[in-house]
Amino acid sequence: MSAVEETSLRIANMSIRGAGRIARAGASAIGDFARTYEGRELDGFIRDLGKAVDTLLASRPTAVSLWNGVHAAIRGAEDCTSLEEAVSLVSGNADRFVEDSSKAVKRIASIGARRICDGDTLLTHCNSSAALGVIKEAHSQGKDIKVYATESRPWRQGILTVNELAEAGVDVTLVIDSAVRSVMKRIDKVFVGADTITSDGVLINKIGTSQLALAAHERRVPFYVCAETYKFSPMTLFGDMVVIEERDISEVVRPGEVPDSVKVFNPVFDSTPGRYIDALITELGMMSPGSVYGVMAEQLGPTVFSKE
Ligand code: RUB
Repeated sequence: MSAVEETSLRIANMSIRGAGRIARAGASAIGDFARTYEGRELDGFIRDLGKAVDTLLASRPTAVSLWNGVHAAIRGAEDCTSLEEAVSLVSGNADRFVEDSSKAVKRIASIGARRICDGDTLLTHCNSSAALGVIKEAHSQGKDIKVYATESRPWRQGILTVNELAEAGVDVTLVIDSAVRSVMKRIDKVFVGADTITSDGVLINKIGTSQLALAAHERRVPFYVCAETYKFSPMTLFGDMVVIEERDISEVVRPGEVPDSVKVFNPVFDSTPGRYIDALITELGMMSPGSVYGVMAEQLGPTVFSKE
C-alpha cells in the first residue's frame, strides 16, 4: 500500500481525525509523495499527483480543510517546466501548509484566550484542537476556569477532550450530549471548532454542535467558533452544498441489537446558521460569520469569478 493510500485509510477509519489534523496529514502525504516519486517524466508526475489527490479527498467528504490542505500542496505544479521543479514546489508547499496551519492554531489560542475571564465556566463539544488550544492557553495564563465537555456520540471524542484537558490540569466535567441544554445554565461561554464554514457564514461541525448553539442562544451565552481560515470553503462561494458525511450504522448499534427492519441514520456533522454564532476566532483575528465572504474573496483574488 502506498503512503498516500495509507494516509487516506487512516483518515477514513478515524485514526487521524479532526479537521486540522486531516488537513495537515493530507498535505504531508502529498509532500511525501512528491519527495519519494520514482518516475522520470513531468507528465507522469502530474498525472500520478492527480490520482494521489483524488485518493486523499475520497477519505472523508465534509471537512474542507482536507481539500484546502491538499490543494495548497499542489498549487502551481501544473505550471512547472521540469520534474525537479515540480517535486521541489510541491514538497515546499506541503511543508509550508503544515507549518502555517500549526502557527494558525497557536495564534487562535492566544486571540481566543483573551475572551476567557477568570472564573468562567466553558462548554466545548467533540475534540477540536483549535478550541482546546484556546481553553488550555487561558488555563496556562493562570485563569481559574471550569470546562464541561460533551461525550460526542457515537465516536466519543469527548473522552479525548477530557483526557487532554485533565492532563493540562484543567477542571473538567464530562456530560452526555443530551445534557447540553440542562447544563447551559452553568455556562458562561461556548467554544467549538469547525470542519467547514460556508461563504455565507454557516458552521459545519460535529453532529450536535447546532444544539449547543441553540441552547446557548436561548440563554444568551456567547457561542464562539475557533477556526483556521482554511476551514472556509471556496466551493460554497460557487454555490456548492457541503456534503454531510454519513458513517456506518455499526458505530451506533451493535450487530443483532435491533431488528434488520430498523433503519439507522448516522450523520456525523450538522449545520449551525451564522445568526447563532457570536464570533469566529481565526488566525486573522475575531470576525463575524458575515465576514467570511470578504476574507474568502480576498484570498482567492479579484478574478476568481471571471476564471470560470
Ligand atoms: C471533529 C470535529 C472537530 C473539528 C475541528 O470531528 O468535528 O470539532 O474537526 O477540529 P471528527 P480541529 O472527530 O469526526 O473528525 O479544531 O482539531 O480542526
